[in-house]
Amino acid sequence: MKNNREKLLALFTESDGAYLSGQEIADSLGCSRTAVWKQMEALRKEGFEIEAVRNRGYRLSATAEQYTKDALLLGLETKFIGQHIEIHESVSSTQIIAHQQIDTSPEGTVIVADEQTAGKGRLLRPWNSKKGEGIWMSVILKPQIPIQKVPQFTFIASLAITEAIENITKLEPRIKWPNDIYIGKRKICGVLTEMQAEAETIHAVIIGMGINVNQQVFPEEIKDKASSLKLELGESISRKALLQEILASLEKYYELFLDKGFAPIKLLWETKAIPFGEKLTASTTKGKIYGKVQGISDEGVLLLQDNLGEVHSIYSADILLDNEK
Ligand code: BTX
Repeated sequence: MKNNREKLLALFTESDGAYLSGQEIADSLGCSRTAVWKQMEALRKEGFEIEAVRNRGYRLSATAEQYTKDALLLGLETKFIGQHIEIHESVSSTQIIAHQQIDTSPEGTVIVADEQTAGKGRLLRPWNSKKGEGIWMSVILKPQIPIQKVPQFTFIASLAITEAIENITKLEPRIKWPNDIYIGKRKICGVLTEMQAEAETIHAVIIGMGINVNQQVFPEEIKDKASSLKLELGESISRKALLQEILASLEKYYELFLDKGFAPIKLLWETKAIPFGEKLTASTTKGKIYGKVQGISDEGVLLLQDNLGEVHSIYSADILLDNEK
C-alpha cells in the first residue's frame, strides 16, 4: 500500500509536468486540501522544487536536478530493476556494499553513491569517482544461469549504457571489449561484473557501472585518457535522467537475455562496438598480441587475427587501440 507521499509522487509522475489542482490531488489521495499543502511543504523541505500557481495548481519543476532516492524513483520506468534503490552520500565502493547485502536484497536492487572513496576497476585498479559528478552504481541480479555465462553481463550492461547515453545525449559512444565505453579516444565509462557463487550455484551477479557525467577536469594520472559526457557535449547532463534510462535499458536487455540467450545481445553489442577489422594490442597474462579484430565468439571471447593469419581467442586482456597510442 502506498502512503500519501508516495501516491503524490506517483501523481506527479503521471502528470508529466502538467499542473495538478489542489482539489484533484486531495480527491486522489482522499485527504483535505490542507493535508495536500502540508505534503507539498514536506517535499519542498526534502529539496523537491514544487511550483504553486494560483488557479492552476501544483507541478514538479522539470528543471530541478534531484539525486535522491525519491527523485530517482519518480519517473523510473522499470518493473524491478531499481524499484529497490539506495543512495549513499559517500561509500568506499558500491560493489562492496552490494556484496554485503546480497541475501537481504531483492533482485534488481540498485546501490548508488554520490561519491566513492575506493571505487574499483578490474584487478583492483582504482576507479576515480568524484563527488557529485558521475554515476557510480551497482545492480544486483539473481539469474539462474551457469557460472560461465556471468561475463556476458558485461556485454548486457555495456549495451544498455551505450544505448542510454545515445538516447539522452545523441553522442555516439563505442564499446571497447570487454568492459569500457569510449567517446573518440577517451574512456567515459567502465563496467565491472562480479558474482557471488557457491560450487556451481550463483547467488548473485553484481554489475558495477561507473559513468563520467559532469566532470570538467580529471586527476593527472587519467587526464589524457578519460573524458566525461559534459566535456564531449559542452553542457551538463542530468545524472538522474541518465541513470533512469540506463536502468530501463538494462532491464530490457536482461529480459531479452533470459528469454532468448546471448545471441541477440551479441548482435546488438556488435553494432555499438569498436568495429571489426580495427587493429589493436591485447595485453594478456601470457604476453602481448597485436592483431585485427575478427569479432567475438558466441560466448563473448575476443577473436584476434595476428599478422601471420593465426586467430587467437582472448579471454581477458587490456586493450590498446592503434589510435590510442
Ligand atoms: P578497468 O580496470 O577497466 O579500468 C580502470 C582503469 O581506468 C584505471 O586503472 C585508470 O587507468 C582508469 N580510470 C580510473 N578512473 C577512471 C575514470 N573515472 N574515468 C576513466 N578512466 C578511469 C573499469 O575497470 C571498471 C570500473 C567500474 C567502476 C564502477 S563505479 C560503481 C562500481 N563500484 C566500484 O567500486 N566499481 C564499480
